[in-house]
Amino acid sequence: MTAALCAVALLPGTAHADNPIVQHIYTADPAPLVHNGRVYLYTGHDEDGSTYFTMKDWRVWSSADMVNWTDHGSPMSLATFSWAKQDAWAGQAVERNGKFYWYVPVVNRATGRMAIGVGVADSPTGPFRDAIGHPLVENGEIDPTVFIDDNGQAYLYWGNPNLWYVRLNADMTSYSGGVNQIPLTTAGFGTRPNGGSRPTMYEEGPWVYKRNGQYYNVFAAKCCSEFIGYSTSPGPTGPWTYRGTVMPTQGSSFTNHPGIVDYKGSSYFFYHNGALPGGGGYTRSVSVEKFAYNADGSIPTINMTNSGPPPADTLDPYTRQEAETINWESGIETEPASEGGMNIGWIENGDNVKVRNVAFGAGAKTFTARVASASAGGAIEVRLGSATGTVVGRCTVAGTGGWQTWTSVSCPVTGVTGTQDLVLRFTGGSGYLFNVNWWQFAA
Ligand SMILES: [Ca+2]
Ligand SMILES: [Ca+2]
Repeated sequence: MTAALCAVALLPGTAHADNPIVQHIYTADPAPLVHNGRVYLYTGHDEDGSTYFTMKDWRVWSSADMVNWTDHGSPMSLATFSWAKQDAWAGQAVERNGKFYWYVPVVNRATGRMAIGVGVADSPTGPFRDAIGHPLVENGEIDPTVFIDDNGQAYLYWGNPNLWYVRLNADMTSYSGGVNQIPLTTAGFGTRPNGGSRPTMYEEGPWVYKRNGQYYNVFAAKCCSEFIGYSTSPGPTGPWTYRGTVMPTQGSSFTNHPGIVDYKGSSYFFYHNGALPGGGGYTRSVSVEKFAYNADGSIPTINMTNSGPPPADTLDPYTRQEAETINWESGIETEPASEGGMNIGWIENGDNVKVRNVAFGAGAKTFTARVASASAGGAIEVRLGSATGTVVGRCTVAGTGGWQTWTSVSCPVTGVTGTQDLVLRFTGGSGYLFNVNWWQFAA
């Protein structure tokens, strides 16, 4: 417990404020990936109190409904790459043949320049290892995006201030055809007012994908502050045509970074801003909005919101749910659990966790939680709707002799039917009360 992360300051429990996605740490540079019915979200991590892009590790989150997000911790960091010195900046992960490849920019210690490394894992949540033991490409530029075309040809694009690509081989860890440059023409990427040495809108953070036969490059535009613009092309390497604004300059971060996926029949746009308390250009947070393409394939203008998308699905309380699956929290942090995965901790009196759109159906009778406590413990109040909602059950948690000494506690619940938001509110004396690994209801 002494190694506690500094808590991000708490937000007031405003109704249905689902953005930012994560409240217990700062996150940046979202890269979503849909795999096997879940959306995995790869992000950077701004350290608390940063006054520069001080970033040491990457984080993975996942969701089945776009409103409740599971914390998978940090399966890749600067330490993953023995040759990396600093700057765990914006990357993207992709799946191929059952392996997950995560392309990231870091400073190469040997040259002092930004280079792009690639991590590989057998699971979308890692752990990731250095796939090749050296940079995949290095030219001092950043922000890789990866895309596999329908014919199996993979491309890695990156760059600030220029825009580059390589044709990745099927192994995803080597390339053929050299390092190629995409010409930044004003027809392709817009005209920057007073652009000087950067005459087009293109700044950084490309996100390249294909939809209905058309190729999209969505990118951070202008500087500073950035907005999100996009270009389209009939092929993966151009010619590109500038198509205008996706997200205007908004939010209290001078950078932004796009990520787009389709999931469960809808389209989603991920970005970052400075919306958390203490947030700003170096303490950013990832958010998401639902959108619909126009009939001609163009992207509508998308604005930042606090409310975020509606749930894309319900959450099943009758299967094990991780305590670190969170819609909104107040006061908790997370850490790796000795039983695997993560647990929530640093729980003090009044801290709480909300999950949205929980499908209780005909009724729950019992609540069970997996808990550990090196102190005297406390209690879990099971509430509906909000942290001040109706208490439908209360589980006492006794000390277990250690913060990773786990036991299960159960208690009856009454009046828990239908589909509702659920809040677990933690109560007790002073100091840290207990940790929670997972919970589950029984009908
Ligand atoms: Ca706390
Ligand atoms: Ca857990």
